[in-house]
Parts: sequence; structure tokens; C-alpha cells
Amino acid sequence: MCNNITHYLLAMQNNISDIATQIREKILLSTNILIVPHRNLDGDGLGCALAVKMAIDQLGRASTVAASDSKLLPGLDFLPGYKQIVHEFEPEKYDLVIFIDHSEFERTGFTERYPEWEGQVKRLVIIDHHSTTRHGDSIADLIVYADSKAPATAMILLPMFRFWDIKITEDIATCLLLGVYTDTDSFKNDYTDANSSENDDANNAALRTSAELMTLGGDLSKITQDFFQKRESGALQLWGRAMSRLKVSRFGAAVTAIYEKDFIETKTAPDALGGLINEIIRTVKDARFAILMVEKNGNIKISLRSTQFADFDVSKIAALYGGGGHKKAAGFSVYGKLREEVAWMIENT
Ligand SMILES: [Mn+2]
Repeated sequence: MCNNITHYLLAMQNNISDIATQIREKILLSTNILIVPHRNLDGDGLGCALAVKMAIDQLGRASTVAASDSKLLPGLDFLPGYKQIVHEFEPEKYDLVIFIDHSEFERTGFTERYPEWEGQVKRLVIIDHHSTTRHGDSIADLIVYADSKAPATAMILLPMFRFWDIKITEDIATCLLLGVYTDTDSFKNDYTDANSSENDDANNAALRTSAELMTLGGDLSKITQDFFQKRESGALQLWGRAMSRLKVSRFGAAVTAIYEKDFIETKTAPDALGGLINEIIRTVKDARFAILMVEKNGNIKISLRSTQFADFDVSKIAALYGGGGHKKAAGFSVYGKLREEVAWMIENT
């Protein structure tokens, strides 16, 4: 086992050397760089975007992090560079764009506001760990580094930064640690489509990388306290409503719903639901998968998660309704309002 992990980490490091050189060259060729994580930002997207900015600072180039969410993850405002994140930008000002933790213009959340943007991008670098990574062939000068076996984009960045001779400061270590910690769901070994032995290897590597990041000054207690233990009371009231409606079907689906009025009455927005399905709904004993239906603006967004140890592919359900995702986490949207009868119909499919 120990050997496997060493191989795993070494393989990551070796694979990365060529591509890391090319990416560093692109950065050094550029004068103004735009770093763009995905919309509905998570810990990995945010931590990695900020870490890449700090690394680019060390390479002596100017960069900006742009995120389309109007409200960023609130518990993480202690992260260096968080307050400098912009929500709008002038596309023509940048000579290199870096996509972090995703691979598509669509996923940035900026394409509606800047429909011309894709046509204006001269150079694009994609650093991602999703199995859905698409090679954006509309851009002539493109480098894609995708490793779908990496538990987090942060796991890719650490060896890449080393290759660039970046000093891993305490701030960089904290940002990368946030990525590994959140994308592994706090090391719960549950992040990819991989089979269980690959999952074990990857999780072991995630723990080793995290230990290393903590030795370098990564502040895990700050991450866990500020991100996971400072919830708004309205968010918990909202979670309570979902929990009180929870039902488990005979097919092993743990199902619950949030109605539009719940947001109004608890004075919350959909981002308050972050963590609910993974941390609560999915943990129901005997459930094989969890369904959270959320009604908002005439739409019902359905999130699906397999439970930790069930071999159940929720992306197949999502695909039936034109949605997407992977084996453990998928979703789709339908127009309409939520009525309990409808919920029971969905449960029986
Ligand atoms: Mn990620």
C-alpha cells in the first residue's frame, strides 16, 4: 500500500514536469493574467485561484482573480486575496486566461455578461481534475492540464508550484489545504468516479499532501472553524425545514425538498443550502442515494448524491432528465412548481 502511494505521488510529479514548464512559459510571456474559477465557487476553486495568483506574483507577473458569484463563500474571507476578487472585468485587457478547477467558458458564469469574451481570449490554460474536462478547441493557444484521478485541483498545483520554484508560503499552503480538505469532503474518501482501491490511494495521497501542507504552515483549524462552524442561523433554520420533510423510499432514496417560501421566511438564498445534502441528507441509514429538490424562480433544481458506500450511479438518473454529473454527484433542473405529489412521482422513477 505504502509503495502504491509513493508511486501515485511520484507519477503526479513526473507527469506534471513537461506541462508545468509549458504553463510557466505562457505565464512569463504574459503581462496581465486573468484567473477564473467556476461559478458556484467551492473551497477548491477559491483556494486554488488565490494560490495561483500568489504563485504568479512570485513569478513577477500581474494577475486578477474573477469570480461570477455575487456572494463568495462567506466563511473564507480570511484568505489572502479574497477581498481583491473582482466580479467584473474588461476581457480585452488580459493576454492570458487561466481556468481553475473547471474547463469551460460556460462554467465561469461570465458568458452571458461577456458574450464576446471567448472570441477575445488569445491564450488559455486549463488546470482541472474533473472527468468532464473539455479541451476548448476554439482557442488556438491552449494548454490543458487535467488529471481526473487527482482528488482536488490543489493536489495538482502543489507539484506544479514546486516545479516552478515557487516558495510555498503559509498563505499558499492554507489555500491549497482548503482545496484538498473540501474536495475530499473532509477526507471522507468520496470524490471521483474511481473504484475503491483508486479511491483509497487517492485519499491516502490527499492525507499525505495535507500533512505536508500543514507542515508548511497551512492552517487547518482556521479552515474548519471559519468555513464549517460559522453558519448563519437562517441557513440552519432552512436545513431544519429540509430535515423535517425527509422521507426514505423503499428504493433507498432519501428525499427532501425546499420550497421558494422557505428562502423568504428564513431570509436566505440557495447558497445557504451548501453542505446540506452531503453532510445531512446523504447520511440517512439504509439510503443508497439522496435527492434534494429546490424550488426557486419557477425552476426546480434537483441534486442527487450517492451515499458514501453505495455503488449507485446517480448520473444515470440525471441523464434521463437532461442533466449531468458523475457517479456520486449529479443534478438536473426542470421548470415548474414543487408539489408533494410530483415529488412522489420522481421518487418512483
Ligand atoms: Mn475541485
